[in-house]
Formats: sequence, structure tokens, C-alpha cells
Amino acid sequence: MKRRKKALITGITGQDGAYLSEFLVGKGYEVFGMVRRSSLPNTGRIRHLCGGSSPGVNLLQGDLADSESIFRIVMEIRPDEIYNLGSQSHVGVSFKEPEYTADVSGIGTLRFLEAIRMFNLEKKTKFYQASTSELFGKVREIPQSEKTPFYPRSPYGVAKLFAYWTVVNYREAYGLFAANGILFNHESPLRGEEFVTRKITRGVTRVYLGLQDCLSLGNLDSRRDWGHARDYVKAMWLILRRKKPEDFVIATGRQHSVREFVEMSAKKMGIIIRWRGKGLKEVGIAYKIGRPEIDIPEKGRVKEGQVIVRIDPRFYRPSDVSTLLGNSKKARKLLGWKPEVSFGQLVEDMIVSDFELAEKEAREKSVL
Ligand code: NAP
Ligand code: F7E
Repeated sequence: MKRRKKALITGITGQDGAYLSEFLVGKGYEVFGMVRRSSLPNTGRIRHLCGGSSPGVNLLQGDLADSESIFRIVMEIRPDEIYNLGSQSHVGVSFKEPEYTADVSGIGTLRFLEAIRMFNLEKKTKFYQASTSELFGKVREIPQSEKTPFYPRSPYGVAKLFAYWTVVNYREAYGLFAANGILFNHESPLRGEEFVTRKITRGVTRVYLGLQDCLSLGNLDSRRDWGHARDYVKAMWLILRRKKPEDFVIATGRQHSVREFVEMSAKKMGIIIRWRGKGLKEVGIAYKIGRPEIDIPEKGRVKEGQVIVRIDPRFYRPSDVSTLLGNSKKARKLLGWKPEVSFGQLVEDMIVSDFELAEKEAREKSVL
């Protein structure tokens, strides 16, 4: 019988970890996930893949800030592929916890690459690094490709820059199969609720059912190239299928503002938004309420004229990335990858899923 390939995923409990582990299990891999200790269970996104009948996912205790746990895991598993998705991944939080972010998102990558060398796995183990469009930061060129110079704008971006170059250096110095996927923003119903897209879809659906009055946001004019996480994890796997390790930009090539994301989310619920005021005084008003575009009951609690979006300066960043737009021609040509989910479908997928959550919450609180 053919030996099943072993994949080790760090950050398996996160959005991408959940989609990637499902994808790799589907491909017949034996999947191992590194999980850090938490006071409450943090495996909600992968619960359906753990325990029960095989082939599922095996979880191992470890932390990117702890070399010994990493060495032990790499020694025990001797993985064919490592997907390093673990990270303090919130840009805003990285300004509050810069040292921790550098340790986990920067040095954590180095620890894994050293583990590969320490156990003589250079010829066996392929390494994928979750690099990011945040490397481009204050963009030097539009759109951004593999050749665009970097200019990170946050402790997160700087930590990821260290990780990016460490991967390149270990590839060149020691001949490791180590590659960077420079992924632009990708979202889904599994996205963490503190990222702007999920905050919006959670917020709009909760406002609709009267569970919160309005949604507080920061920079509405920030522009991002948003894709669907399910499409993007496939690219990670494809990057490790190449004969030679190389770095790839993964993006849709389309850009929208945070403001447009709010408008599209509200429109799915039948609410047309109009913006009034400027700067911190700007508000989003439910200007017209019609039939929802998705299949939900027409019993929203929002009234025409109600303020449903406000600006809260706490969500501004000391230095923000105002615009990102990716050029993924190389991936399209060499990996045969392309995004399948459009912006509108992505928003709808998230709104439908969050409406279900909001409805459940409303039922529990007897609001419905
Ligand atoms: P996410 O949902 O925030 O997940 C992050 C994962 O890292 C979680 O499993 C988290 O574990 C784990 N983690 C955090 N600190 C750790 C530590 N000290 N030791 C071990 N694990 C730790 O992030 P994501 O959206 O799935 O993103 C996956 C990766 O891609 C990240 O490296 C991110 O920086 C990068 N990235 C993301 C995007 C995007 O748009 N989503 C784009 C480009 C790059 P807990 O569950 O215990 O917190
Ligand atoms: O912010 C603005 C905010 O936190 C997007 C991570 O996965 O993608 C993600 O980083 C934009 C920023 O994502 C709020 O200022 C406005 O300009 O959803 P975000 P991000 O910073 O782009 C990259 C590629 C990664 O690698 C990261 O790991 O939206 N914004 N108002 C807000 N952002 C948040 N979070 N909350 C707000 O209320």
C-alpha cells in the first residue's frame, strides 16, 4: 500500500488552517496540527475533523514561541510538508504587542526552518510560509507582484518580512524546499470576528435583528483585494507541488473599499446605505429598506433613517495600509491557479452564515 503523505500545519485552529486541513484530508494526507494551550477549547473550526473515524486530523501540543515543542514535533512526525500558518495575525494588535508578534510571526518561522536542518530533513520536508500582502504596505507599485519592493507598515508586516527573507535565505543557503505564498486578504464565514469583513457581516446581521444598534468601524476608505479562503488554501498546496521552490502572489486582481464591503453586506439584507458627514462624524444611514437579496425572513428591525454605522477612532491604526491590489499572473501561469469565488459571492457566503448565527442568538434571547 502506498504510504500516505504527512502534512504538519501550524495555525490549524485558524481560518486557513481549517480550510487547508479539510483540503489535505480530502487529498488523502495524514494531517497533523500544532495547537497551543488555551484556557477554553480553540478547536471549534476543525472539530468535525478531529476524533471519530479516520482519516482525520491529529493534534499535537506546541507553540511557535517555544523552540523545544517545535523540535519535538518535527522530530516525531518527520513531515513531508509543513504549512506554517500560525501567527499573531492581527495587524492592529501587532501595534499593541510588537515584541510578541515579532517572536511568533517572525522568529517562529526561523525555529521551524532550523528544526528541518537539525533533523536532516532538507531533502524530505517541503516548507510553505504564510507570507502576506502586508509586506507591500505603503505600496511602491500598482498592482503588486512578486517583483514589487516591500515597505511594511506595521510590526506585523515587519515580522512577516523577517520570515519571508529567512525562507529565501534558507532556500539559497541550505537548499531547502521552502517557499512563500504572498497571499492577499482572504475571508470566509470562518474569518476571525475582529477582522473587518467578518466584523461587518456579523454586525450588519445583528443590527438587522435588533441585537445591536449600530456598527463601529475605523478607516472606511481602506482598499483591499479580497478573495475567498477556500480558493487560497488550494494555492498553498499547489506551491509545494512545483519541482523548484518559488514565491507566488495569490490575489484576485480586484479591489474594494471597506465602505463598499459595508454597502454590499447591507444590500444583501435589503438595506441601501447613504453616508452623511465627514471624518469622525461620518455615519452610515439605512436610507431605504426593501426586499433582502438573500433568502431570509423580511422581519428586520432596522428603520429607514436609522444610523447603522459610526466611526470609532479606536479602530484607526498608527500607520495603515491604504490600498492593496495583487497581480497573480505568475500563479495563474505556473500553478494553473485562479480564484473561483467573486466578491459578491464572498459577501453573500459570509452574510448567509452570519444571519444564521444571529437568528440563533435572537431565538436564545427571545428577540424573535
Ligand atoms: P488566524 O485565523 O488568525 O489563525 C492564526 C492561527 O495561528 C491560529 O490557529 C492561532 O491559534 C495560531 N497561533 C497564534 N499564535 C500562535 C502561537 N504562539 N503558537 C502557535 N500557533 C499560534 O489567521 P488566518 O487568517 O488563518 O491566516 C493564516 C496565516 O496566513 C497567518 O500566518 C496569517 O498571518 C497569514 N495571512 C493571512 C491572510 C488572510 O487574509 N487571512 C493573508 C495573508 C497572510 P489560536 O487558535 O490558538 O489563536
Ligand atoms: O483590516 C480597516 C483597517 O484587520 C482591513 C490579516 O489577515 O490581511 C489581514 O490584515 C482594513 C484595514 O485586515 C476596521 O484599518 C476599518 O485598513 O480586516 P483587517 P488587514 O489589516 O488587511 C492581511 C493580508 C494579513 O496578512 C493579516 O494577517 O480595514 N478597518 N475599520 C478595520 N479593520 C478592523 N480590523 N476593524 C475595524 O473596525
